[in-house]
Amino acid sequence: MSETLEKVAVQTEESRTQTRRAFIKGGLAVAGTVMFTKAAEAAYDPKSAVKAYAGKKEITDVLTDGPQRRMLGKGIMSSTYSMPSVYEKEVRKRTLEWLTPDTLATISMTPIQSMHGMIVPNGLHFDRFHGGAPDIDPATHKLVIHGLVERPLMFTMDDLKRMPSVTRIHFLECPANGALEWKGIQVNSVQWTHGMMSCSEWTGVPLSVLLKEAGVKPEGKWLLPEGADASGLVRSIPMEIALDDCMVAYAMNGEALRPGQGYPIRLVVPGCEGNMWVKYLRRIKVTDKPLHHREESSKYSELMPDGTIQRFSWVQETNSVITYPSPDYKMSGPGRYVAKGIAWSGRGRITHVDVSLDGGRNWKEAKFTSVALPKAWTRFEFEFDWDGSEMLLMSRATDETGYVQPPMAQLRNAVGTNGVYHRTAMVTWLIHDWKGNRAGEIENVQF
Ligand SMILES: Nc1nc2c(c(=O)[nH]1)N[C@H]1C(S)=C(S)[C@@H](COP(=O)(O)O)O[C@H]1N2
Ligand SMILES: [Mo]
Repeated sequence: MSETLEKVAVQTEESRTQTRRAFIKGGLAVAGTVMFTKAAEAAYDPKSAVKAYAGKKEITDVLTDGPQRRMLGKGIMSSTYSMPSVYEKEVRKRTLEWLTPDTLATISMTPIQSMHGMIVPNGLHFDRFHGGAPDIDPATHKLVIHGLVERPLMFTMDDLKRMPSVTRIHFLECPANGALEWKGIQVNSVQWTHGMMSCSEWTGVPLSVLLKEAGVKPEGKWLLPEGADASGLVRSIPMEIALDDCMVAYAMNGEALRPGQGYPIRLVVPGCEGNMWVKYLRRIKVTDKPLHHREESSKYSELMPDGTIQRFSWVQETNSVITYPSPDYKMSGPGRYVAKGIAWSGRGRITHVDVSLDGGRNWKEAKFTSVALPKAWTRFEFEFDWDGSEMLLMSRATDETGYVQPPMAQLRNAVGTNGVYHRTAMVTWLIHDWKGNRAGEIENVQF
């Protein structure tokens, strides 16, 4: 992680409050006008989000047997691999045409707005290719560990499956996540602002076990993992990270990796940049030094305001986003709502998430609705009453190292707008006034 980002990152509880104050003093302006709701603190009325139909004709209609009750449904084996209901066909990976001059070297995005819980189904995991997804027969695929090792080793898929395994839940995020709107708003969906990310349960062999078998020589300080695809993607990984919690994974969410995710094997580098998670892994070379920047496949580096480059960055910073309500939804009138979102950190566990309804003036702690595992999506919710006036909805995550997700302006001041990686500042959803002509619409705004 770069020094400048480190500065943004490490904030104590105290500086967190200062930041907030400085930020508010800096002023808030959204398209010239800002109105703040005062309704948030209203007493909880459990009925306010629930429509009362009791005694009405609708209830009788619902209780009358429908056609599905009077005929048989589809039997077992009508499909040997179940697909989602046809009514869920809007929930799809998507890509932006202007971002996709070439489908072999670009990115599709996960529909974060439609995801629940901690796990993204395999069919909706985003894909990032540098040379398309190869078709690899696991019967012929091999992994080689060589370089500065006592015993160069070669593993077949059978060999790997005979070895001890580990199963863990981790997010996988391209460090370019958030980059699309870094110079200004240009996308109005959380699928575009945060969809270069998924979270899955990964199963594979701990990398430390494989490296121990090979016997790393004392001079062996770096790993150069390489993919078998056309891109032959290579990244330099320091030995401390490799020996920590990395794995060579063959399964995700209980089944074999999907071809887009590196079938038959990929590197899992928890908490670190997606580009280090080398897919179609065919060899790991142990070396005494990293690749020169010009050799590193995709030159994933931080471009600073003065145009210089920060040599390496690995960890994905603390981040969070409210996925509901968000720009894909519409408010259905004043009343009680539950804001729902995800928080994650490459440095460990999320310890708390705050939500603001007034553009960052006031913050309230959200409650977790999932377990908070290290380097995994953590789910939070926050109940609020909407009085129908304009509202600025935001979330801010803190992790166990004390890192607090920075406001957009603070991060921009620190890293500028040249680069595209590690843009993890808070985002803001503007909920339009219920009486206005954009009643209930939700818009991505920056200030
Ligand atoms: N072999 C290989 N590994 C690769 C890539 C690639 O193109 N080829 N893309 C990298 C990048 S930039 C990212 S963000 C992640 C994306 O993983 P996914 O496609 O499973 O979402 O894989 C990384 N590993
Ligand atoms: Mo990436």
